[in-house]
Amino acid sequence: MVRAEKRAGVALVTIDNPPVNALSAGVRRGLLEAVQTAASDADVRAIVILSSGKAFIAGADISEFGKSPQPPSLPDLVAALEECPKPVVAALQGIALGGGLEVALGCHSRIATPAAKVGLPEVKLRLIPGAGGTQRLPRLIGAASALRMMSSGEPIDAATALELGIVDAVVERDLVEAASARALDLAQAGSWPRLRERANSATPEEREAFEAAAKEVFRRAAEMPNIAALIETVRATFELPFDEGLALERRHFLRLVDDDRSKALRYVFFAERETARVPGLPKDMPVRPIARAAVIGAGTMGGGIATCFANAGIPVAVIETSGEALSRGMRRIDSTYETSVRRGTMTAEEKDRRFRRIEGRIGLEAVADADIIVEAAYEEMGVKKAIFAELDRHTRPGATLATNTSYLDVNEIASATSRPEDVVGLHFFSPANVMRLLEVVRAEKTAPDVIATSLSLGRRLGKIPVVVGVCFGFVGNRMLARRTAAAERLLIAGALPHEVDAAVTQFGFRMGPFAMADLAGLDIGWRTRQSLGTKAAVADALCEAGRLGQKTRRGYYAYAEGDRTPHRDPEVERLIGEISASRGVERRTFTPDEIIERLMYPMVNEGARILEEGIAARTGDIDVIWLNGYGWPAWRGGPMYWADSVGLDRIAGRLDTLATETGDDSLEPAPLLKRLAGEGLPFANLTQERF
Ligand code: 3H9
Repeated sequence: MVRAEKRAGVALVTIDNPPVNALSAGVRRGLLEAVQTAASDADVRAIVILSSGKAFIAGADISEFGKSPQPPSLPDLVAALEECPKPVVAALQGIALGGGLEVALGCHSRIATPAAKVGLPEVKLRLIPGAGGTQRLPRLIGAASALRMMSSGEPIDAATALELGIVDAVVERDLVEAASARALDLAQAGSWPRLRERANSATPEEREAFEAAAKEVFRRAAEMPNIAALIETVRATFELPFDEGLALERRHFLRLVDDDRSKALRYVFFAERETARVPGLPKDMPVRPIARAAVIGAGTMGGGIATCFANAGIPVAVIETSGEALSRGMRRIDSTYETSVRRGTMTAEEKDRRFRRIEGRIGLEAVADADIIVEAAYEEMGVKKAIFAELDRHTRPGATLATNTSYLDVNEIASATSRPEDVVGLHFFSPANVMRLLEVVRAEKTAPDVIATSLSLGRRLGKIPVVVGVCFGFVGNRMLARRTAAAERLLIAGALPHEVDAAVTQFGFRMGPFAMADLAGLDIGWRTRQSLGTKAAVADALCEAGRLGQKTRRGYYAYAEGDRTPHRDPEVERLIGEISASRGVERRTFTPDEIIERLMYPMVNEGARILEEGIAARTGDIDVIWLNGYGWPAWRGGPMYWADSVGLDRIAGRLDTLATETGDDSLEPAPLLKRLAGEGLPFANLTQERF
């Protein structure tokens, strides 16, 4: 993991711990030993720490958090580097994050290549830097800049790092030579800077700048417990000696590592990466090249998908049946880009560049030169099959034929072609250019390289692709349907829309189900119910009354002109009361906890069925889908992770009661849930991968 060699009086200590040189116990031990050996070697005058691979060091090994600590600890290692009796220089050729930057800050100088990036991203895991970063970085670049960097968690490039003084030089070539020369210079000079010895200059202006930055950071992230800790710890650089500041940092770090919210985020970090491993799909499966795309349908969804391609640099044809529909669609795309320009998130030149990659076309013949075609037409089997039959005639051999259906049977759609092996579901979420989730629906005959291509394309589009099997609604919408039914049931039983929504936002969602339905438009669900022949008494009654949500300024709530704030509407509450009365239901109140149980437990139950049927390969995939497509709060880790924290026996027990109470068989605990609950095991115990 760590190797050392001597070259002209310099010990070159190389970290080699693929894939990202995380600071696992072996690396920490190896580094410490190599530096100690070099320190006592009379032939060595200076030390350079470098890494092989793309990253310098991606930080502490997150998978070790929460396990029994193995010496040396990272703070001890950094202290040993700083105290080394010979100068130590960090040679940064790639990303130096978290503990990786802290190792570099323990060194006496840092030299970087232009490709290097540095950052302290711990806040993203609801942590703070825990190996001296909060004390050394402010001493190096000032407390205000350091706080801003640590609170954003975003890495900065080498040029900015040089400007700020985090690195001492950026060299175009021969990093090792430059770092060695620097190390020997320091040895020659006989002294080298140790950040721990540097006083944090405390001019009134600097202190004022820090307090202003702290106020701003706190305003933006007051609800995050680690932010208050971060501010307190950085403030300590003005007020406490170095070692006391370090001790304060350590106390906060250890407390935060143990916090359930950080544990959930660490789980999410690995779950999101795990989705790339699809059981049965070799890692080296070749992918089909994608140079051009076509999207069928210039509606909101089609336009959003086309934008994703254009943003990723892939030329795309947007295909419609009429000139009118096409120009409406192109105008919508243009105005989405315009909004970005107006908000200052995109330059006008960049907008033009991207917009030029989108070509509006009439007629399906326009798919002829596309490597991938994404159909985003009307959600009806007849329409989809007709399109796919025609695509079969016009697309070139080897093109991937994708459907953006959100419910329909991809096997049946594929059967309309002579090449079902090329057909896959690519379920984007609205707004497609914003939402990160992409459900990749693997149909019975989908070729493995089409799945590999879809995964690789998804990542190219900046999405998190998750492979799912074919069933009604796939993973996300299938579970959502359970929550929607439960929300409707709650209304009839006695809850009101604002009470349900408040419980859900308090749980951590940005929006409750009813405010969300109003935003999306109630007619979407209405149409689906009509095509399926199902009913939802309250939702149907609202639609029949012309209350279609925000677009009609009336839905579950009332809206003032030009204002999206939902207001309780007595008319809706009366209508719900009448429906309850017509069913002989004696309405009662529900606590927020009861509301959450009734909404979320049926979803978890459906998740268990999805696992049993092999529609999702693992619980983590379900969680990633809910986190990235449906706004599940990340710090709760996803529905299946959350279910484990509640206890599966409790969930199964409550579902049993609810099934009896409502007479709804779908609420009976799924066999898998029942089995795990009976054995006292969590979902996390399910290691068997499916597909
Ligand atoms: C910290 O440092 C705390 C200290 O202050 C104090 C400690 C006392 N650990 O993302 P990718 C794995 S907190 C373990 O797909 P990319 C990852 O799981 C840490 N494993 O690649 C994946 O494995 P697999 C602060 C890690 O090129 C593989 O590497 N640091 C770690 O898109 C490739 O990852 C961070 O928060 C890790 N730290 O992006 C940085 N990092 O192939 C977190 C990665 O088996 N990491 N892996 O699925 C990242 O932001 C990105 O991974 C990175 C590479 C930008 C480095």
